[in-house]
Amino acid sequence: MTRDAAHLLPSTEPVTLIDPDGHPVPHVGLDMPEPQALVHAYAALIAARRFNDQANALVRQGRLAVYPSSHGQEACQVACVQVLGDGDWLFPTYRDSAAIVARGVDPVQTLTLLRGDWHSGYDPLATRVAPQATPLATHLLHAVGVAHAARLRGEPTVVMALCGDGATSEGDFHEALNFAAVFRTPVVFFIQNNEYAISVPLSRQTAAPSLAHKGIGYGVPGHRVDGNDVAALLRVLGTAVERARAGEGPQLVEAHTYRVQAHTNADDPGRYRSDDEVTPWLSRDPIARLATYLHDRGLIDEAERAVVAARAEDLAERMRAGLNAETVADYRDLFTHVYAEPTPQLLEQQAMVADELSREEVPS
Ligand SMILES: Cc1ncc(C[n+]2csc(CCOP(=O)(O)OP(=O)(O)O)c2C)c(N)n1
Repeated sequence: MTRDAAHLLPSTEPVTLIDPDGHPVPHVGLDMPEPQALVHAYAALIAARRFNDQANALVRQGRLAVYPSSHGQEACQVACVQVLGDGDWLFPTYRDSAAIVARGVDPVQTLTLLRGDWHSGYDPLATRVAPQATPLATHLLHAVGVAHAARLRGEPTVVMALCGDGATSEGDFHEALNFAAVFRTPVVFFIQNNEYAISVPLSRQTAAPSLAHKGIGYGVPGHRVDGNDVAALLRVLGTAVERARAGEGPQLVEAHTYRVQAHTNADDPGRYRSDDEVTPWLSRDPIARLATYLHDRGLIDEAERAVVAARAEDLAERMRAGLNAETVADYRDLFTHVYAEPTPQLLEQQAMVADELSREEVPS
């Protein structure tokens, strides 16, 4: 049996609706999102950038163990949440904290994992946000499972499953796509292709024409979008969600973006890429182009911008207050809920931590 594959192929170029200078780009079949949606996205982008900046500062102050920043990728973070309904699910990775906050989760609860205090600081069932996955692509299978279960129950749930370019080389990515396609599960696989998996550039990651092309082998339609253009993202991701909800099966969306900052604070990007490569991306900033577009059309004025900025400052203040407060964490809790019965390895690790803590200097 062979099937016609043409409808699965992504566009040759990523879809753009607002160019880097803030000018609209007509696109056959995709309208500009409503002004209200763009103004909403603007506020969310400003909040996401402020969140990234504050989280970076908290790492430098020793208040956060690590922070994988999504600076430069905020349009992806905001749009993938804005296209979801309350009953839908988000499956994020370690780099997607700003998306979780855009979903309405408390910023301090969002950072609990990265502070090292707990597996997830928020309630996944109440928020419909899965715990952030640090192992690459494992959560894509969980996302497919949740979507499959919802479909069996007759619920109209769509699952948005996020991953990076590097994660597409993992076996779990391929298993997730295959199962989702065969069982027509309502999942949108959203790849934020930021060009690097730590130090590995995309050219060493895949020989495919694009990551969106990877869907074709499984029967999953692929879509390519400018990852720094929130308007295009809202439309492309929005359409993907609609199709998945309408029973058309899983969709694969690849956003072309760039990781402007280091992988995490433990990384030195100067060892594998040059400033000459980074600089052009700064002029493709997702916030600047939307701000220009909105300003040119009189859709947002100075007073509204000031309100948005003040709200973002509020968010940063809440982050500082929450993360500067000392928590009382019992290290044993980290081991308790991993398995119903702890494995010998876990017990060994727990004993190691206990030993280390017992030898810590106590201030006199
Ligand atoms: C299964 C697995 N293998 C290796 C790692 C180590 N690791 C952490 S982040 C990373 C790179 C991931 O790159 P990408 O998927 O492109 O996401 P990005 O960090 O760029 O958002 C690797 C290899 C891991 N977390 N999980």
